[in-house]
Amino acid sequence: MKIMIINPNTTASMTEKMAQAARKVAAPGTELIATQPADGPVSIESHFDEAISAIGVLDTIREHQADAYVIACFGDPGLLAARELTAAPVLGIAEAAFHVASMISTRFSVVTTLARTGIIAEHLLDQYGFASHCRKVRATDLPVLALEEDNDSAYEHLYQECLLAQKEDQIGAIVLGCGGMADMAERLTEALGMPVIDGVTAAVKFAEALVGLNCYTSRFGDLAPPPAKPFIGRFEYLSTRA
Ligand code: 5HY
Repeated sequence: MKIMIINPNTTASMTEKMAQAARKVAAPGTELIATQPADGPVSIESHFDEAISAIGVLDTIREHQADAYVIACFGDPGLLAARELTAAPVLGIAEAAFHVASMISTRFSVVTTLARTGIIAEHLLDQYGFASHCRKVRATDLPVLALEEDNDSAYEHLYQECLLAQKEDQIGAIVLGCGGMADMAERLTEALGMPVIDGVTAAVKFAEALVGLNCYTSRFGDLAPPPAKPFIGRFEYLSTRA
């Protein structure tokens, strides 16, 4: 099966780091393609960044056929719109990580980048029904690209915040709040002796499971393909006919 990992920001080094983590867990026979849009924000740290990045995600899905797709940004930008566009399973890394955490612990915390994106994570916890499982969303106040620029110092920041979560939050697991942290989950799990979950690898394994189960996104209800219509101006290329 072919799984496409889409990094919604345009930073290729972060895409490659996520692909490396995914290759470690992918089943034999799973072909992984990792990509990022040519247009969009270099990092996603606001509602605005998310809104613009979602267009890149949707264009990528329209242009590339795969058996499943992973949206590798912790805000899951464009997830439901993407599920309208294709019956192939589309996994958001936040949703996937929350599911894993809730299956291996009764309470978890999220450790993310900026405080302002922590609020986006809280919105998703509510939307997906995991708010009661999550003790706390913690911010390291690391900008997303700090994970690319100074990985060791970023790791130390993350480790210290995870340590505080372990000491103070009465939790059984930690969810990492950024796709750019995919390379740190194994090391943090070892250092803390507690499960630290990365959404990219979680989403890849869920994608394999759904395709293996022959489970595809329902074409009924609100995830049915969007009604055909003309689009005007710079979005004319999205026009569809009935
Ligand atoms: C992410 N931003 O996973 C989110 C993390 C965040 O560019 N990739 C990004 O801070 O919300």
